[in-house]
Amino acid sequence: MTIRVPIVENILNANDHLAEQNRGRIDSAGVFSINIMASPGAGKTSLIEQTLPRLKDKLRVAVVDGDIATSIDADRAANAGAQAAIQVNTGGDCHLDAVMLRGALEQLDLTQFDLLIVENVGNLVCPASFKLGTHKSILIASIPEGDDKPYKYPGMYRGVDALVINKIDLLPYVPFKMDYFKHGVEVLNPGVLTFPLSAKTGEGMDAWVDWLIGQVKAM
Ligand SMILES: Nc1nc2c(ncn2[C@@H]2O[C@H](COP(=O)(O)OP(=O)(O)OP(=O)(O)O)[C@@H](O)[C@H]2O)c(=O)[nH]1
Ligand SMILES: [Mg+2]
Repeated sequence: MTIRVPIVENILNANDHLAEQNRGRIDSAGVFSINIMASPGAGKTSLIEQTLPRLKDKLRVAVVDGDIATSIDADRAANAGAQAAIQVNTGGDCHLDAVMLRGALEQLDLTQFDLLIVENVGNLVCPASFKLGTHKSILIASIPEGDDKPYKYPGMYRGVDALVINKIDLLPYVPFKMDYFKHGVEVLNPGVLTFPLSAKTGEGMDAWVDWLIGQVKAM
């Protein structure tokens, strides 16, 4: 006789439970929080680097950076002006989970911050399955990745609250059919809030930053 044990389901349920606890902790400190997800190199840290100086003297920001091995991204966030930057090394895991975020939150006095930015591990599959307890999930797509990504990675596009389309400065140089891309997104996530921008030139950053500030004020 074969007995099937629903291990994956149990792991995800346990994660959801811990994510709710994280949310309680974040809410009780009155902090607005986002989970930024994207493929490797899409521009997660670059977006954070462009965002932080624009929030200077307006919001107190903590950044939690998930990475498989290094502290490069947390160092970049600290250099860009984050009031706190914590690196979480996943030791090989392709995503952050709620336990890892809890460990990072324990190192922060959340009452000292207005905004918590979590940079997830670069991956277009795994992070979608693991809730962290943050308020909004943000996906960054970038032009050089290609316009077919919503079709190939639907799970990631389906569940997010906002979509950043990064590296628009490369549109003249890279084949990318925006209509085809947006159609794929629309099918999976109708009407999702979208921010086309360049974390290199700064084009489009104002709309993104205004939205973040509005979310914090609404907390
Ligand atoms: N041309 C252009 N390059 C960009 C833009 N944003 C980021 N880059 C470049 O893309 C590369 C990757 O950027 P990162 O910000 O490190 O990407 P990431 O998503 O944080 O990468 P991982 O953390 O390794 O997954 C770097 O060489 C950036 O300079 C952009 O808007 N335009
Ligand atoms: Mg990064």
